[in-house]
Amino acid sequence: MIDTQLHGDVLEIVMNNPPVNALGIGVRQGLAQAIAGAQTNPAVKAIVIRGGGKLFSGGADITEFGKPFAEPGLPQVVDAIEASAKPVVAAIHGMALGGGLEVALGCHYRIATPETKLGLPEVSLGLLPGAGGTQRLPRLIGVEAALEMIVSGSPVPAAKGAELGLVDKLAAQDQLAAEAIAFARTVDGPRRTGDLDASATADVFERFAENNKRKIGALDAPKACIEAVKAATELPLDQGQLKERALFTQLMNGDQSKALRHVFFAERAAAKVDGLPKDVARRPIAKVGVIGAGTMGGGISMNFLSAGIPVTIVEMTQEALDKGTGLIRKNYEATAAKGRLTMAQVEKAMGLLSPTLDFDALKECDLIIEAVYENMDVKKEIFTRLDGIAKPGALLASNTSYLSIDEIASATGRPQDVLGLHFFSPANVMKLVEVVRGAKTAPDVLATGMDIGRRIGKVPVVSGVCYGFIGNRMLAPRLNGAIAMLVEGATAEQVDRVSVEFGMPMGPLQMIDLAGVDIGWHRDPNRIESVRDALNAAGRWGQKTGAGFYDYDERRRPAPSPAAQAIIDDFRAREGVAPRAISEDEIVTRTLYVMVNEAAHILEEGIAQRASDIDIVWNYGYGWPRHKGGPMFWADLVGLNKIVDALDRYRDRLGPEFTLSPLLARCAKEGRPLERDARA
Ligand code: 3H9
Repeated sequence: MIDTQLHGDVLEIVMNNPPVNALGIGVRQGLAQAIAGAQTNPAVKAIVIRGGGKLFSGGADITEFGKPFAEPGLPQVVDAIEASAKPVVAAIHGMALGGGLEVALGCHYRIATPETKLGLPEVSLGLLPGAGGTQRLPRLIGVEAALEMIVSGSPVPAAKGAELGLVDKLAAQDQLAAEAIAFARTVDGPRRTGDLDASATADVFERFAENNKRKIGALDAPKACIEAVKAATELPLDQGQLKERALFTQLMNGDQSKALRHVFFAERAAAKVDGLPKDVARRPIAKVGVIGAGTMGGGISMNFLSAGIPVTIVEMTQEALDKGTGLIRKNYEATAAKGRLTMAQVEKAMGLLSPTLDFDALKECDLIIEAVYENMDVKKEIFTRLDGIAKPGALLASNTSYLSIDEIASATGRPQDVLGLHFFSPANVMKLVEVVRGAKTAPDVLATGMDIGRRIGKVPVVSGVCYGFIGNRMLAPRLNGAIAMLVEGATAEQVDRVSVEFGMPMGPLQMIDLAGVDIGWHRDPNRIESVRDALNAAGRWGQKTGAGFYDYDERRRPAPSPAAQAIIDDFRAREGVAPRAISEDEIVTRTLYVMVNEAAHILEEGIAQRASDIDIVWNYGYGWPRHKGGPMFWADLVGLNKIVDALDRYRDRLGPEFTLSPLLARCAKEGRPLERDARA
C-alpha cells in the first residue's frame, strides 16, 4: 500500500490504496514505517509524500469507523510526519480530503496541481477532522478561513489554497512529482505548525455560530467543529489535539454520525443493480425527447439541457408549447438573477432546446421521456405511437408516478426498451430519480437509465413495478393517516409539527397543499366523501389557490386557517365522528411508523433491492433529514419492537388497507435489523 523510492537524496513515499487512497491501517503502518526509516537513513535528506492513481487521498478509511481503531492511529502518523527532522513535502493532485488533507497539513510544505481540491468534509459524515485538522488549519490559514472550511466541509481549489497559505506552490500535473522532489531539495529544513495569532479572534466564534444558525440547526458536528477550532485559540497544539480527539470520539459514537455514514455508503450502494453484469454495454444517449411541456416535462428537460444534452420537447398545442418553453426560460433566468448561472449559460441551454408540435421529430432521439398526465389509456396511446416512430434501440421512458410500466410497455412491440424514469417535483431541483425496472426491461436499458441519471447529476435508485413505486407508495399511508387524524380531532398544525420537529422540510398536510389538494379529485363539488372533497369544493386547492389545509400569504407562507378548520369540523359532524385528543405518540405512529411498515412490504416484495435504497429515496426525493439516516435506518434505531407495538396499539385506526408487514414482525421478533439482509 506504500511504495518508496529514493531519488538521489530525496525519498518519495507513494500511497497506493485504490480507489481513493483511504488511510486504512495498511497505509498508516506503511507511512509510519517509511517516515521512521527515513529518519535513520543518512542517504535521505528530504521526503516527498504523494498519492498514486487519481488523487492524493480521500481521507480516513470510513469502513473502519465504529470499530476499535488499530494502531497507529492517524493522529500519531500525522504527528510523526510533522516531527520529522528532515523536511517533508506533500505533492498533491486530484483531491486531498479529510484525513488526506490532515496528512498534508502534517507535512512541512505543500505543492499541488491547479486542478486539486483540498477540503475537510468530515462534518458531512457527522464528524470533525480528528487527526489534528482543527488545530493545524487555523494556525496555518487563520481562524475565520479555517472555520469556514471545517464547518462547511466544502473543499477549496488549489489556487484558493495558495491564496490562503495552505498551498506553497502550484505545479502542472505531469511535473508534480519532479517539481516536488526538486522543491524538497531547496527548502529550508522542517517547518512545523506555528503559533496562532489569537488577537483577532475575540467574538469570531459567536458571530460565526449566529450567522450559520439555520444551517447548523440540530446538527451536532458543526457545533463540535466550532468548539474544536476555538480550542486551537485557547490551548497549545498537543492539548488542543486532545480536546479534538475527545470531541471526535463523542461524535463518532453518536447516532447522527452513524446515520450520516450510513447515507454515504447507502448512496454508493444504490448505484449497484442486482443481477446486472457490471460491464453490460450502455446505449449511447446524445439526444433526448420529452413529451409534455407541463411543469414536470419542463423540469425534466432542464436537467438534460443543463448537462449539454439537446432536447426535443413536444406538445399538443402551440399555446401549451409556448407556455412550457417560457417557463423553462423563466426558471433559468431566475437562477441567473441569483448569480448561479451566467446569461451566456442560460442562452446555451435554451439553444439546445427544440420545441415542436411534430411528434415525428422524436425519431431522432435516443431516449424519449413521456411526461403527460396520469392516465393509462393516454399513456398507452402515446407509447403505441412512439413504437411506430422511435428509432430502433431508443429508450422509451415514462415519468409516471404510479402506473404500471409493464402495462405501458405492453402497448409497444419492444417492451425490452421501456422503463420508468420517475422524477420528483421540482424535477430540475430534486436529486432523486426512481429508475423503474419493468418485467421485460433489458439489462442494458436499465444500466443506461442509471447512467443517464448520474450524467444529469441525479441520484438514481432502482425500483420494481408497483402502484407508486418506492417513494409514493410509502407516502400514501402517511398522508392518509394525517388526514384521518384531522377528522378525528387533531389540528393540521399539530400533525405537521411532529414531522417538522423531526427534521422533514414540511409536514404531510403542508405537502398536500404544495402538491395540490385537488390532485385526483373527481371535480364534482356536490360529491363530498372526504375532507379533501370538502376543501376542494370550497376552492381550497392548496398553495396555488392561496388556501388549502392552511391559508397562504403572497409569499406562500402558511398560517393556521379558521376557514379550513370550520370545513373539517363540519365534515366531522356530518360523519358523526366525536372529536378526541390525539397524542404525539399516535401522530408518530400514523405518519412515520406506517411508512416503515409499508417500506418493509416493499422490501419483502423485492420492489426495492435493499433497505438502504429506500433510505436514499426518502433522503433525495422527500427531504428526510440525512442525520436521521432514512426511514429504515431510523426504524432500526428506534427499535422494531417499539414500532410493531405501536402499530398494534393503533391497528384499529390504521384503516382497512393496513396489514402488518410479516418481514417487520419477523425482524422485530428475532431482534434482526431491517437494514441488513432483511429478506434472508
Ligand atoms: C476522516 O478523514 C476522518 C479524519 O479526520 C480523522 C481520522 C482519525 N473510506 O465516491 P466514490 C469508497 S473522515 C473508505 O464512488 P468518486 C466508496 O465507498 C473521511 N471508502 O468515488 C466507493 O466504494 P465502492 C473524510 C471510501 O470518484 C469507492 O471508494 N473524507 C472512502 O465519485 C469509490 O468512491 C471524506 O468524507 C473513504 N474515505 O469520489 C471523503 N471514500 O466502489 C469521502 C470513498 O465499493 N469520499 N470510498 O462503492 C468522497 O467524497 C468520494 O469518494 C471522493 C471520490 C470524492 C473521494
